[in-house]
Order: sequence, then structure tokens, then C-alpha cells
Amino acid sequence: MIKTVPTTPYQDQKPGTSGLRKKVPEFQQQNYAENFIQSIFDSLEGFSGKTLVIGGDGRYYNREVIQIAIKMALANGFGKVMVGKGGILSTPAASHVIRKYKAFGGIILSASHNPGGPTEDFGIKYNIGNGGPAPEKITDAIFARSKVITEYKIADIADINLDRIGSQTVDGMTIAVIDPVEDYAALMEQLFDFGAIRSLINLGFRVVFDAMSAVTGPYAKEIIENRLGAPVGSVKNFMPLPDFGGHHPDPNLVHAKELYDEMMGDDAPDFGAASDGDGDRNLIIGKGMYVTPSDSLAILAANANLAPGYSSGLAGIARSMPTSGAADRVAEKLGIGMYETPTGWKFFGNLLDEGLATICGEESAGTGSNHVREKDGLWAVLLWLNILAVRGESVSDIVNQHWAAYGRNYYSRHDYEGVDTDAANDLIAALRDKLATLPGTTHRGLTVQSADDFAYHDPVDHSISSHQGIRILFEGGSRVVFRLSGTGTSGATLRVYIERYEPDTTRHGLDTQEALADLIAVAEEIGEISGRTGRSAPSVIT
Ligand code: VG1
Ligand code: CO
Repeated sequence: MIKTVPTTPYQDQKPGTSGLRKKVPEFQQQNYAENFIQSIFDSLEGFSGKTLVIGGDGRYYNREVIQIAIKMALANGFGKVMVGKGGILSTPAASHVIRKYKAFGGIILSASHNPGGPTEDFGIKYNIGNGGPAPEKITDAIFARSKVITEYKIADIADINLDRIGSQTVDGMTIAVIDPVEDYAALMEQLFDFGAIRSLINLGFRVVFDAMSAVTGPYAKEIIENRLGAPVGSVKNFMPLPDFGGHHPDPNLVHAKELYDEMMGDDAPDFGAASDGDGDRNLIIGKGMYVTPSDSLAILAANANLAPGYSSGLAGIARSMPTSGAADRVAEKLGIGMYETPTGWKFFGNLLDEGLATICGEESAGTGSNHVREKDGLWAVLLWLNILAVRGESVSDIVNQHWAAYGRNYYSRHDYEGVDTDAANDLIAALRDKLATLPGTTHRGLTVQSADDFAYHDPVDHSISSHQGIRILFEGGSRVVFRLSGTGTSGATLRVYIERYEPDTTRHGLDTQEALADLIAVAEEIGEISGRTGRSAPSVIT
């Protein structure tokens, strides 16, 4: 029943910030997915007879690769596979299932916020037994293996029916098709005061959630409408579609513009939120008030003790390096640890496992906690709702009070998408060459205090991750960060992160881009962005 199939390696299966992401036609090349999955298994030890969790965000090609992964897991010696009904599991739900059932690991099929469809993006990611993305040691091993692989193993069996919940045994291996929502919803009920949120909604507090035709639809329907009592229709675009309705399932001000406009309108609901393709990101908008992800992290951390799951306080906060320093001020006030990691959730795993950090976040709309080992979009939405229910104030009141207490970190990210790869690499290399001579120089009145290429020393396993972004810090606490995306699938994406701290309350009402105008101009000058990329303006501003 088990076939060993000869194959030829590909040289481009290098996992990025979050797994291997490529266009669907690339994944459809002969044995492309099989090679990568076998390379994962070849890089792991000790899984014989153990459980593997498999699920994806439902995008185009999801079902095909789920079948391949099941058959290959069976052939490679796993004892059991748990797969979400219809091949669906949001990224945070997959993380929870791995942890709850003490699985050996999991395979998550997703390209997250990237578009889906026959010519769009697909992705495969491996998560370890703690429920989190595999650390670099493992992803490096997978890549090395993928370059020399000569054969893969697959069970020669019929496709598994993914649409009926229940277990079946094939060749000694159990395949359990599970409800993708149930375990996750139960976990949320443990962490948050659903009764308080339900009362708030009963009093007429209006919530709108845009699932962006992606994986969170069924989760949000069950939790926000069924369990919290929001009126039917509060969850929009709740049917997961293989092409996300032709949109980018990216919850930012560009792709969730309709929600944004509704929240800024005259008769706006009280609370608006959205999530991404695989359910790990969140967008939070109050009536007339957009909350930046960096501020959201800080505010959630400062108020987390209002939710039952965090009532005993936080051990520490972790954020990715490009994320604003707003959370740092909260950690300082609470007298707890603050950790600065490279971009990507895999770097938070050790801090969470060791109990050093409780809440983590990234500027890219990712927030989460030690309840799973991935960022979690709905979790952030529910923590916000729990805080709103307890405080009885509006989102904008809470944000303004936070700025008054801690100061405001004006923050923006400028993305230059689809840039020529060589030009982008040259831009970063040129910045690297300038690092030594930048300190002490003055640009538009801003003096460079220090500049470096961020390297992370993991305090738990002592591994070192270098070249994680060029940081230019100015006197007074402003900074500009340059890095290249590790999740894109065509050309390069240059990300420029801009931040300025403003302690003066009377200056907290400025427009963000105006407040950052000097720094934006300095970033252009030092980075030579337009000259090197040929772009006079970013493609996306968040
Ligand atoms: C981006 C974000 C990063 C996030 C990653 C995965 O990576 O910047 O913060 O962890 O996506 O998120 P990059 O390398 O493109 O900047 V997801 O929701 O795509 O799994
Ligand atoms: Co995502």
C-alpha cells in the first residue's frame, strides 16, 4: 500500500517568515508539495505512531494538498492524523488542537493575508508540538533536505472524505475529521467573560466583524453571533471562499476599506474588527477611531487583567523589533519583562514556553498570548470586547486615556511591493555599508544616535538570528527601520517602519503621516528609496 516515489529536488523551497509560500502554479509542479512535505518529515525524529494535525485556510488548492499530506503522513509512520472538517483549521485553532491533543506537530496550509486562487498564493508551514511555528533550526533543516531529496513516501489509498466528522482507520492509522470550531470556541469561553460581553451587546453595543471571505467566518459566526448574541448579520463575508471573493484577505486600511469607511461614518457601530486569510491577524477600529496594531498591543497588555484568563497579571510582554515601543512603556509601568524579537511568530515560542512573556504582538496586526503559540485574530477581538464590557467606555476614550497616561507613539509602515529583487537587496546592502558612519550625522534636524543590523540572541536556547532589519535610531527616541518581507511571492517587498514618540498630550491629535513627515523624508534620503526602487511612493501605507 505504501509507494516510494522517486523525485527530483527543487532548489527554491526555502521557508520564509512563516513557512513556504509560492504561487499555486509553482506548487502544482510535479511533486513540488510532495517534496516539501517529505522534507519536513525527513527533518523530524521520533514521530512514529504519534499524531499529526493537518488543516488549512480553505484557499484554492487546500483540499488537494490536505489529501497528499494525509497520505504521506500515513506512509511515513504517523499513528493518527487529525484534520479539520473540509480541510479547514484557522492557524490559531490548529495551534490549539496540537496543544490540546498533545500532537507531535501540525501542517498548516496557508498563505495568510496573500490572495488566493488558481494563479495566486499557497503555502505550507510546519508547527511543532508546542503548537508554534517550527524554529529556524528546523526550517533550515527542511530547506537543506529539500535541495537533495530523491524520493518520497505516500500511501496508495483513496481520498479521505473530509466532509464528515468522525474517525476511520486505514492501514492501522486513524484519520479523525474534527469540528474545526468547537475546541477553539471552548478555549475562548475559558479566557473571557462571555457573560459580560453578552450583556454589553444586549444593551445595544454594536459589533461588526468582517471575516473577509476567509477562515474566521465559521469561528466568528459561532462565537460573536451564537454565543455572544450579536444580531445575525454582525459577521460579514463569513463564507470561506477559495479566492476570498477576489480580494486580499488582509485586514488593513487598504483591503478592509469598506469596514473602515463604515466605522468612520455618521452612524458607525461601536466596534469594528476584521481578520486575515488564516485567522491569526486582527484589525480593530472603534467608532471614528482606528487603533494601530502597536497601540492595540500596548492597550491590551495594560488592561488584560480585566479578563478572567489574565486576572493574575502578565509575566512579560514581547514584541517584534519593528513594532512600536508603546508596549515597552506598559511593561515598564507594570514592572514586568519586555522582549524584542525578530519579525515572525516563531521567535515568541521560547519566551511563551518558558513563561517569560504572556502577551506578544507585531505591528502587522498580530497579537496573541500564551493560550496558543500563534497570533490569534479573534482572541484580540474578544479581549478588546471584554475590556470594553468591563470599563464601559468607548474605544476612542480608552485609546486617548492610554496616550495621556503613556504618551503616543506615532507609527506607520510604508510598503513598496513587487520591487525588483536585486534593487531591494542592493538598497539593504547599501544601508548596511552606511551603518558605521551614520551615528552623529544630522538629517532635517534629526541626529542619528545609533544604527545597526538587528540581531536577536534568544534568551532561552541562545540561538542567534542575524540580519533581521536595519535600525536607525535618532536622538529623542524616533526611529526608522528597513527590512525585506519574507512572505511575498513575487519580486521583493521593502518595508519601512517609521516611529516617533510624543509625550505631549496637546500634540496627540495630529494626523499620523503629518506627524511623521520629517522622518519619512529622512528615510527616503538615507535609504535612497525612489532612486533605487524607481518608486516615488509606497504601494501600501498602514
Ligand atoms: C509578515 C509580517 C510579520 C508576520 C508575517 C506572517 O512578514 O510583517 O509580522 O509575522 O507576515 O504573518 P514579512 O516577512 O512579510 O514582513 V501571516 O498572518 O502572513 O502568517
Ligand atoms: Co495570517
